[in-house]
Amino acid sequence: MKKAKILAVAICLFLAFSALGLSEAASGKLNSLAIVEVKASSAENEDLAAGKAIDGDLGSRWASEYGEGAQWLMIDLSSSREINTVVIAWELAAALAYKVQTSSDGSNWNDAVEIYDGEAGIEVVALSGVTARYIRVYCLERTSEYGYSILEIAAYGN
Ligand SMILES: [Ca+2]
Repeated sequence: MKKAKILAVAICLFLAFSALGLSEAASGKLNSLAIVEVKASSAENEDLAAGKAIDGDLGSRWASEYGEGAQWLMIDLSSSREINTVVIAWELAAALAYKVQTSSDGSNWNDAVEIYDGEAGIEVVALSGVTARYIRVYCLERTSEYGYSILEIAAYGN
């Protein structure tokens, strides 16, 4: 992929992400929830590690390894919080099919939302007031021949 195209996509995502965060914050509807840890099932290399999905930089990203099979990215909010929205900024190597799951213990997972038409760009996933400590993006089917890649993930509560 050409660098110019990647840059253009990154700028668009940055603007969309910023606009979303600012408008929602200004209206007082949503609070960004602090993420204390992030883990993933795999990483393509150390420059594409899980931490790159929560560094506040839309120029960096997590990418899973290539190949078949499910991959996941999990965030830890440190304690149980009410979660209303999860925002995922997908890179071009996105998930066509994935679940947003929640958990109170990091072991037992509930499927909050299932998405089967995923694509690159900002996905705003509405949850109906789920209370959980952990959120996992469980990726089932790829949009590309590459891995799964997320630029940034954020969770919001009331
Ligand atoms: Ca990033």
